[in-house]
Order: sequence, then C-alpha cells, then structure tokens
Amino acid sequence: MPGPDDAALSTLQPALVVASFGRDLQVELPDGSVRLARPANRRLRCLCGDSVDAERIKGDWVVRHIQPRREVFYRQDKRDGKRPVAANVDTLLVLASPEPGCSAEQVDRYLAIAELNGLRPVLLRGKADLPDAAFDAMLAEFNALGYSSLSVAADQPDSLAPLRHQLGQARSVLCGLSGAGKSTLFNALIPNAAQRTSSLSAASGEGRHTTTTTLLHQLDGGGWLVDSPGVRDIRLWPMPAGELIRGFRDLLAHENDCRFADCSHRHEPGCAVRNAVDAGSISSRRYASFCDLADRLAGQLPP
Ligand SMILES: Nc1nc2c(ncn2[C@@H]2O[C@H](COP(=O)(O)OP(=O)(O)OP(=O)(O)O)[C@@H](O)[C@H]2O)c(=O)[nH]1
Ligand SMILES: [Zn+2]
Repeated sequence: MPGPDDAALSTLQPALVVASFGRDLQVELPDGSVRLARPANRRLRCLCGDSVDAERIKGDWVVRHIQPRREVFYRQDKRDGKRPVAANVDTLLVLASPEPGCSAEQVDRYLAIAELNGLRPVLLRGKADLPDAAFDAMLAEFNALGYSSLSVAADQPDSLAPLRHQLGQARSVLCGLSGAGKSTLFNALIPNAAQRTSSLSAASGEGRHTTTTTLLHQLDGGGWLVDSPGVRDIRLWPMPAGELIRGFRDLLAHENDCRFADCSHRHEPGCAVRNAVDAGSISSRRYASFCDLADRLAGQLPP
C-alpha cells in the first residue's frame, strides 16, 4: 500500500539547472517552463547544467537530488586552485581572431584546458571578414594535429550556420582572448542573452547576481551555450607536468614509450617525447610550449 513517502516521491520532477547564482537556481521543467529553485540542503551543490529532481513545496521549487554528472568543467581559481563552473559541458569553443591576434602558444593553452576538462575543442577562426594569411597558417598547424576549425564573422549570419550545425545538441563554453569578439559572437548566436541575464537579476532582486551568475542559453539549433563571467578569460589551474601532458595530445601519444613511468619529459634518458621532437614527429614549438606552461603551472615562471 502506498505510504506518505510515496506521495512525496511522486511529485518529484526531472529538471535541468539553467542558471545558478550563489545558492539560487533556475530550473527548466519538462514542460519547458523555467522556475526559481533552491537546493534542499547545503550539501547539494548544484551547478548550471546539472540534471536534477525537483519538487514543489508550498509554491517553492526545491532540488532534492542531483543526477550523476558526466563531467564537471573547471577553471582556475586564485583561492581554491580550481573551481567548478558547470556540469555536463562537452565542447570548448576557442575563438581566435587576427585582430587583436592570438599566439599559437595561447591556442595551445586553450586546447589543453579542453583536453584536461574532457571537452571536445572546436577552434573558431574569428572575424572571418578580416583576411590574414599568416594567422590562418598558424591555425592550420592545429588542424594538422586533428583539431577541427570553423570560420565565423559575427555580422554574417551565413557564416554561423556551420557552427550552429556542428554544435547540434552540444553544451559549449566559449573562450578567447579579450577583444577576440566573444560578446559579439555570443549575441549573434543568442539574441536574447542580455535580456535574460537582466530579467534574472530583477527576479532575484539583487543586481550583484549579474557578475556571479552562470547561465545556460539554448541555441536555435538545439545546442546550449554556457555564459559565465569567469570562463571567458579561462586559465589552467596548477598541476604537475605528468598531468599537463594530457593537455597535449601529440606529446601524450608518445608518453607510454618513455623509459620511466614518472618521466617529466625534460631531462630523463629514454624520453620518447623528446626523441619524437628530435625525430621531427612532434613540433619543437609545441614541445617548447608544453615546457613553458609546465614551468608556469609549477610556479617557476609568472603565470
Ligand atoms: N571585423 C570584425 N570585427 C568584429 C567581429 N566580431 C567582433 N568584432 C569587433 O571586435 C571588437 C571586440 O569584440 P568583443 O565582442 O567586445 O570582444 P570580447 O572577446 O567579448 O572582448 P572582452 O569583453 O574584452 O573579452 C569589437 O570592436 C567588435 O565590434 C567580426 O566578426 N568581425
Ligand atoms: Zn618522457
């Protein structure tokens, strides 16, 4: 015979966390409606992108349970080392534009962030209306490593169609250097984004939320884009070289052949990574970039 607990269980609804600002949340219910919600207790640390079970109690929505996460997207945080930004994200869009420019080493870092977070990186050659052969040649190096790229011009809607198509149902984070055109591209992809952010801070009654809010915006084609103040200028968190190499797929491919399991790939004899650099199968630029980043993350060079 059903007891009182069964009655409570039956009111639980699956929901998607589409905004988080501190402990306050917005959840999207199966009927497409979006409601303000709070976690049932302090132990439930909901992230934007979480699939949850929520129920309505006296008019308020309460999150009872977080479904297991496929992955958590982290960014560097001065205080805690690394900080979770969103759950169940799968794609990192790396916007690199000839104006103001973006070095190959900076692209290496963004790609490493993607690889280390388990995200599929997609390189976006921004400001496609500005031709720059040298810049395109720089990006071609990454295509040769197996990374896909797309050209986008924010004010040419046709140029965004392949991106929308590629994003499909993906949940993506957009990053890139200051001035690369992230805001412009974001607004071109999600015309009502700014409006949603301001209506959210009005609904919660606190303007400060606009600087701490993480939002999930749905694209026309079905994909999702994460909007979070901290991810636009994302950096890697401190980690040892043995972990960093997972961010460099061309180096990682040789790592198993190093003589020592804990090889730092810097000075050890029998290092398969350095041998591959000498043989020309790993580019010396990529190897130097890895060493430089390893030193910075180990605190031996300024970040
Ligand atoms: N030619 C051209 N200019 C663009 C394009 N997209 C953006 N811009 C210009 O590039 C400049 C920077 O664009 P933003 O969108 O503010 O760049 P951002 O990456 O958000 O910059 P931050 O807020 O500093 O991180 C602006 O002057 C834009 O008008 C584009 O596709 N083509
Ligand atoms: Zn090695």
